[in-house]
Amino acid sequence: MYGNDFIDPDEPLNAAEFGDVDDAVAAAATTAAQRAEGGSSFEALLAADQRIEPRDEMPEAYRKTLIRQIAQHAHSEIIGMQPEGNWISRAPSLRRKAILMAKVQDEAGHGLYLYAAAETLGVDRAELLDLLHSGKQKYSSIFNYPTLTWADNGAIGWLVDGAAIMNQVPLCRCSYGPYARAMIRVCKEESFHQRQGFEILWTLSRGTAAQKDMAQDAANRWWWPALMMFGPPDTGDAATTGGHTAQSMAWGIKRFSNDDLRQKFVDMTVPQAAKLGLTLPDPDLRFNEETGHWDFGAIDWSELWRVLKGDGACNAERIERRVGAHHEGAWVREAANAYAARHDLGQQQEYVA
Ligand code: FAQ
Repeated sequence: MYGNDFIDPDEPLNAAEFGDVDDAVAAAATTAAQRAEGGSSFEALLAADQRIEPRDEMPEAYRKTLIRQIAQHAHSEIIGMQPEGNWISRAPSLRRKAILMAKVQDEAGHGLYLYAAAETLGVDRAELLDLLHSGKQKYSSIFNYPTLTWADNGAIGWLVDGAAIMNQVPLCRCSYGPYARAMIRVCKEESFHQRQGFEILWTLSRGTAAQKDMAQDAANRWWWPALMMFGPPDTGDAATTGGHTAQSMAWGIKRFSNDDLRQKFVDMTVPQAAKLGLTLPDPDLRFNEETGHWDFGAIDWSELWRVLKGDGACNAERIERRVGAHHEGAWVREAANAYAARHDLGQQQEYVA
């Protein structure tokens, strides 16, 4: 299998491979069976660590938080198709092109699962897309960085998908059922994406000096933005005011803080960089024997806030392309709606007959 030939295939390479996703599936099945026993008020379900389902009563603020997070996540998946899509026509071989096309298609699929999950909360996906296109809803900061060389596709798979899985495996146990279930499949697919990125860099870092430099340059440019993907600091004295973590953890939407997930990601990724023979661009990275974790240098948070305000290298280009694709696809939506309406009418006539 592609991507399993560079290290021990039994060794986990990303967060989805530790069995946590399988545990989430098993736990969901058990708690669903217990649901009838503990009562089904919102508080009772949360207290029993059960899933909240679309027809359950839920506080308006819980519903709004989920719509915000799931929509932002869905938007990230479809905007996230652009940086790698940029390389489909320039992939260095047919094999690389086929893999990259499949990967970019997977991201579109993730967007669809997530828009469908958001719709169970009573919003329409057309409304969510309008909010994305008008800049009223966000997508992940990471997709405002450019893909300058082929190695960037490797760095996206290894670091961006790697960070995405670290954040998303706990979401398989999110308190909202439709989101948690969507995440199970997403994480399995992201696991493959992370391996393909690692394998691109593995190949380049064993190639010519120019290829190795290309891999190193990509790692240098993607490392810090990948750490920012987890969101602003939300623990200790550095915690950003006005963040959502405390409330989202109380509601079982988030299971870990941004800072905890960022640390787990650093701990997992530093040894992988060593295997690749790449240096991570942080002179302060060192293993702390006391804590058992890798200490890392200060993150420049002003960069995240600047990118979120629209001043990243590619913000304008990403939205312009997305809005353009939406307009160009209008005829497909119209045709699909016309077909569905005719199909519904046909069915109604059948029932009447
Ligand atoms: N970018 O209090 P928190 C992927 C905002 S999928 C933009 O920590 P929260 C797959 C945040 O919205 C990547 N905005 O907020 C792929 C809030 O602003 P608001 C996307 C960010 O929601 C790979 C404010 O800062 N993944 O990569 C970011 O509790 C390759 C305060 O932050 C998800 O969306 C950011 N990085 O936690 C596709 C996962 N960080 O709304 C293609 C689900 C923070 O108050 C190719 N989402 N903000 O105005 C989550 O887990 C959470 O929403 C967090 C943020 C952790 C992202």
